[in-house]
Amino acid sequence: MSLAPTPVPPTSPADSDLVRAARGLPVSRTPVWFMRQAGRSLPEYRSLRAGTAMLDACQDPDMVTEITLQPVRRHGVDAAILFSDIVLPLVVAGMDVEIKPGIGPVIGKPVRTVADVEALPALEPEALGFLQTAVRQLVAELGATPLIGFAGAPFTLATYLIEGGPSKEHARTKAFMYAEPEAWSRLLDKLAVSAAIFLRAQVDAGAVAVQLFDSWAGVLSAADYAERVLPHSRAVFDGLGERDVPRIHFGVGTGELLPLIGDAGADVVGVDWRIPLDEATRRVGPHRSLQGNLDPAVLLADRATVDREVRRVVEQGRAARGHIFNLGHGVLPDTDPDVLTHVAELVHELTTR
Ligand code: 1CP
Repeated sequence: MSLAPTPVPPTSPADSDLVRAARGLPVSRTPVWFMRQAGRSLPEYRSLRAGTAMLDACQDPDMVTEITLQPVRRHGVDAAILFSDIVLPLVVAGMDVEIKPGIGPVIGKPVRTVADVEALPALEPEALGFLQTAVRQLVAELGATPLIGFAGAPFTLATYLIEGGPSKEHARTKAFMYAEPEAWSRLLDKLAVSAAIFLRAQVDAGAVAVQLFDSWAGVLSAADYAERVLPHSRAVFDGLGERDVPRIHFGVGTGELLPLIGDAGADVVGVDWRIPLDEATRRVGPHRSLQGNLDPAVLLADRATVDREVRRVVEQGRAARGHIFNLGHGVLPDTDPDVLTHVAELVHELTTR
């Protein structure tokens, strides 16, 4: 008869495998969740969202609760991420923002001058009651499964505000950064304050981990990132004060920025698919965990390829202090949801201690 200890399943969100991996503590198995796990890959999401604008859905606590729970029920992932959007704090503050289907966030009056920066409305914490209601409902429903709160990092939000919508090169954003350094710093200060308010509201209502999305930071040189962006992202994390929740810091194309992304105050660095996790561990150092990094496009390939790539990511993730399995960026809308369920099962099977 084997006397090997049976791994004890987590009993509380704050002691879940996700939180433990983020802190570099032993886990019962590698935790897995998927960026954009809620959303268009799920038929139940498409039917619930039909006829409701994205930003209205984000401000309806019952819809937020249901959409956040859908992928947890379906895939058996180890974390929920609040259904919301990085532009929501701007909307709640009263800015003219719309999320256009098939495009993304579009800003009515883009920020192009020093006066535009000064005129940005502030986010009042009291206006986030609906969000805290959603978080409390979720915590009650989720049991031992942790809820991740999130915010957009100042740089990535600034790209939408300055460009007026999604863009590839972010050229206007960079031009503003170089031409108006004081207004740039003031803009990112304001966005950091609002991101911190958004995160505190989620943590105070029961989120047990946070992720800062700096999705587009990879367009910057390390020198510009270090001087003109990192201090503002650090201010967001500092704004959490004594709240003892692990902090995940993610961007795309950040291979050259990985050490800096960690230095902004993260427990976990999110890595895209371009850098293998063993190499990312060398860049980030031994004192932080990693999250990632399966290429979301792999999920559109055949099952043998999916399995091979999942195994590779799991193996390379063993180099890290702690590993949270995820994609290198969000789930693509054409992804077959059954493949996501399979990936979650395979990661668990490969890593159960
Ligand atoms: O109608 C729809 O279904 C709109 C699609 C959609 C969804 C489902 C958008 C518009 N946002 C969201 C939800 C969302 N956005 C989540 C939910 C939680 C989950 O992951 O399941 C999260 C975390 C975000 C964050 C977000 N929004 C980011 C950072 C993450 C990333 O993908 O890099 C960014 C850059 C945005 C802006 C945004 N919102 C929506 C779109 C299509 C975009 C990207 C546009 C662009 O390419 O610039």
